[in-house]
Amino acid sequence: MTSSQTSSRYDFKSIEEKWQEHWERTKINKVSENADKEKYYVLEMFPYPSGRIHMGHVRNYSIGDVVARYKRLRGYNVLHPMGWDAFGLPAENAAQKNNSHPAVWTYDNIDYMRNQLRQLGLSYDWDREIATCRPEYYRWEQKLFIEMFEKGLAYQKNTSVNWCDSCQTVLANEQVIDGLCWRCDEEVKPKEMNGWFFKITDYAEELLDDLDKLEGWPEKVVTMQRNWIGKSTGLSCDFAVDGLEEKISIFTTRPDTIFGVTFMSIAPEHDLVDTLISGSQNEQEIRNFIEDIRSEKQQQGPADEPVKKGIFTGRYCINPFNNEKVPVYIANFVLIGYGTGAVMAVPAHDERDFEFAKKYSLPIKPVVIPKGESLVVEEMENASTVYGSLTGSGQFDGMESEQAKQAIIQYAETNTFGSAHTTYRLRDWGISRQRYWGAPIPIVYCDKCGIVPAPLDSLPVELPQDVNPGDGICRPLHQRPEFYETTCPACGDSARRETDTMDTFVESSWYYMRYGCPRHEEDILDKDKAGYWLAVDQYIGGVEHAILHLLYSRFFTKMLRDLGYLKIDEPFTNLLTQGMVIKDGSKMSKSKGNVVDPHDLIGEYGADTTRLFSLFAAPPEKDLEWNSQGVEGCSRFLNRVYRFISLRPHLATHSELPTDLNENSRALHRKTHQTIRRVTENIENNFHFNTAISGVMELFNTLTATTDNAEGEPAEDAAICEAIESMLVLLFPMVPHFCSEMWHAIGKESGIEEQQWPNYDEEAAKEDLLTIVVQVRGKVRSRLQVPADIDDETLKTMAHADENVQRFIDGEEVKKTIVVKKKLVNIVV
Ligand code: ANZ
Ligand code: ZN
Repeated sequence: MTSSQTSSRYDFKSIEEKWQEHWERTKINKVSENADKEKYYVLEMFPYPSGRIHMGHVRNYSIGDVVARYKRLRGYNVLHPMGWDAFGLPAENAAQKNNSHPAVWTYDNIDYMRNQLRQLGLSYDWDREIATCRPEYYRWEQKLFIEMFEKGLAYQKNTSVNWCDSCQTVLANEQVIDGLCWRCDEEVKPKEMNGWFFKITDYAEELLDDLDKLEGWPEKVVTMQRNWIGKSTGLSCDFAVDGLEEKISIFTTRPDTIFGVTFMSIAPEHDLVDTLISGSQNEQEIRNFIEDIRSEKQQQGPADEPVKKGIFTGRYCINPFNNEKVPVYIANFVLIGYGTGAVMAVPAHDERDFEFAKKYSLPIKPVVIPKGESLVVEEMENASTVYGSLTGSGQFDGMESEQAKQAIIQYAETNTFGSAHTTYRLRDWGISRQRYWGAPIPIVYCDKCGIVPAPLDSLPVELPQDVNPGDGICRPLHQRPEFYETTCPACGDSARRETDTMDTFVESSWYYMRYGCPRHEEDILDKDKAGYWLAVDQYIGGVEHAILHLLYSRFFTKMLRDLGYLKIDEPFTNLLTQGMVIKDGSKMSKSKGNVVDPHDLIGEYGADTTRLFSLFAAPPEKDLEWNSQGVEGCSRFLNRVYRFISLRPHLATHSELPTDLNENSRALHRKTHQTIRRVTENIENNFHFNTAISGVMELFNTLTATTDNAEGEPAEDAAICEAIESMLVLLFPMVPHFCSEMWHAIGKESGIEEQQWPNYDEEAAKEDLLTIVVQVRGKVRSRLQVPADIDDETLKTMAHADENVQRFIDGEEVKKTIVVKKKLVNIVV
């Protein structure tokens, strides 16, 4: 960079610092509940305090900040808060690595990142800041847990977890690498443990139904939620086990295929496995097989599709519809957690069963024949999964699938071996984590009294901070007798505290509620204050949270409503899922080594240019491809505006815009109003700030052209002034420091944030009308009045539709239509 270029750059550093200090000193973004003003709550997903902010944060928060500032100019009472999703495993790992304490690491990061957000000029009400690791926050989460426990919405059950014996800890799936512990390389074993669950399944139906209310959500997110909840309706039905007093229950969504059952598949973890195989000739072989499947499962990610395999149990069960005996297999693709953990296998009509039957030479029996087809077993290469009419199905023969389903369910109900049944893919939410850095679960175990909640006045059950930073280990709570040894709140005898902490998704399920009353000391929520602000009008964040975080938040909202804290059904009225920031074709990430640090950008170009680039480079829902020329371009634009305004300080004061404008000033006046319309529509309709910004850039070009051609008339000055003022207000939400400074530079006394968003004048925005001549066979047949900016296609259509023209082309074949810009249309017939 040459020195002349440097000197022509405006001094963003001192300007940005000056305005940041000003905003902080005047607490300009602080809000309180005001019944006379319409509220608007805009929220960006709060960050995990990992150390430094990255470009994804910059993008997310810039989008949110434009919305917040725009809505303020529109006169709303805007809540725009920020906080920290501050519990979680990385803090423990980092502490171990650095011989420090998770709390120290976390709070240091928060301080650093808060400062970075301030440097970006984001308009948060910092007085409402929340860090979820603070006892003032999780204390209320603990109270909520106890209320849930009392309502049966938090309960304990046994589950199988990944256990590392040498680390004495439970591991998350992603911490098990090829069946070994990621830290010590010891073999990981499944272990049955008691864990706490939230009964989200109680709300499955409402969570599904209310998806229809979410008109302000992207369709794809609604679909993902719908699939995650996964409602299926069908038949549950009992198959008796031959020779035993036992029954295997199955769930099927295709009762119409029940006469095509040729075997039964059950999950390796199924309750009946032991009973079925004990005493069988190859019992040991079967047990080995089950062990193999278990360890294979552990090495697979949840998304891996295993090669199908199974083993015959030696037992048969009986299809209650035709009394046929079919063999019972243990199969690796049957999930214990879904339906009943057993599947009636219909290889002719189910893909998985087909593959399995082929592999183990089991019979295939088609019973549902698609319209106009015939199914010959020997020729089938796949299962036939579509509906059709029934055959080989006794009294149901000839029925169509839909009708047959109903009739078959009816028959099962009449004969009491089955009934209509609905299942959900959604499971209850397991929230126990055997970790240190999380919110303690406020429960005490007493030998006499059983499970006793901690008394409300003893909350918070505080996380002990007594670890010695020098010893390099962060012991989980179950290794700290000074934490878990306690007395029973009911009987006073010695008792033991729960040593698990809560999943960090619990904190993020309700933080947006707490922002409404962050310092409330009496209860989980101040109903009036939270009630005033909620629901969140606009929520903005990454699509990676499209399922769990949003679903849990919806669940918490409904639950808190039922507990009497809230009056709303849904937490987020509108949702914007922003795309990723990518560079050289892949997501910016440390592991890829393609990270651009916002810190460097802010240092080199300033916060405003950084913000402008992140808004300009792509519409929010699309991925943003990093490109350094784009940053340069944004910087150049702001510098041009800066120089333009610096040269014309007198422009601030102008007389009213006169009615008779000369050509030059009318063009600018028109462009100003067209730009206001365009920017307003872009923001209101779909937050397409990129096109809004290019609109303002066009306006600036017209502005410079107008001043170049100016003839010194007062009307021109007035139009120029109108353009500059509008331009600054339109840009203010995106580049707030810059516009605040320029607003003063043109001589304004009050702050730009006291302005109203400009209204556009429909009349002024209209293009001038032109008269276009229409010729047919070279003869003038009509004249059209059209806007000067009309495009050729519209003009042709108008010409063809004109009454006078119609008389001459009616019945003729139009060969060609030629448009001569701004002059004429020639129709050749
Ligand atoms: C017989 C059948 C015949 C089936 C057919 C399908 C097609 P959705 O729709 O996703 O709910 N199933 C039931 N429990 C299962 C489990 N624990 N693990 C794996 N698969 C299981 O799926 C329901 C279908 O998935 C059920 O209907 C069952 O297979 C299978 F032509 O029963 B079906
Ligand atoms: Zn007791």
